[in-house]
Amino acid sequence: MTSTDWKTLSYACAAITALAVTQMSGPAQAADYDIGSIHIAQPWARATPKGASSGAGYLTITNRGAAPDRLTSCVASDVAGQCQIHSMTMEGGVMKMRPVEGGLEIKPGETVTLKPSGLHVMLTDLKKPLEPGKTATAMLQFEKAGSVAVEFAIVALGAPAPGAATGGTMMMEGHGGMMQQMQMDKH
Ligand SMILES: [Cu+2]
Repeated sequence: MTSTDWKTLSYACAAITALAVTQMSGPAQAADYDIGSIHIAQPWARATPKGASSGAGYLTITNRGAAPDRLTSCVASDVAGQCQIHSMTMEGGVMKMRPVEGGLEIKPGETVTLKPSGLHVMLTDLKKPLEPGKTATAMLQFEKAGSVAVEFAIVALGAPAPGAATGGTMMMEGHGGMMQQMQMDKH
């Protein structure tokens, strides 16, 4: 290999790296939030077709504190008239969703993931469709940690959930962090 070849190769690498960074910081990348002991990661929502009256938001909630907390309610935003915390269960072969009674408990050290076919933030009475690349805001209210306005990054209909491809790695990182936290608490 000549020195020219090496140069070409390194340029190519630099281009690939730049591309990866651009994709990672794209519009679908949502912000994380910290309120009290509660950490909220990757809020996202799926785009809705024209005329749809409701949509759903998803996110991951971790309780980094020593006491249990509850996601008691949510308040609708710029795009929706109402907001509720819903669970989804299979009943007699039919998926049914209903408001979570008494709020969603997040135990100390626990991570609760709201995801498709499971727990979700239900946005109803949509004022306009949820559009890919835009955001929808909802105010989440925790019993102890208080309220936080969360922006859900809207991804296209049929697009995979953000972080789905790296979900395994992310979960392992979360577990490692939690174990460190638990060890620290012992001291
Ligand atoms: Cu729902």
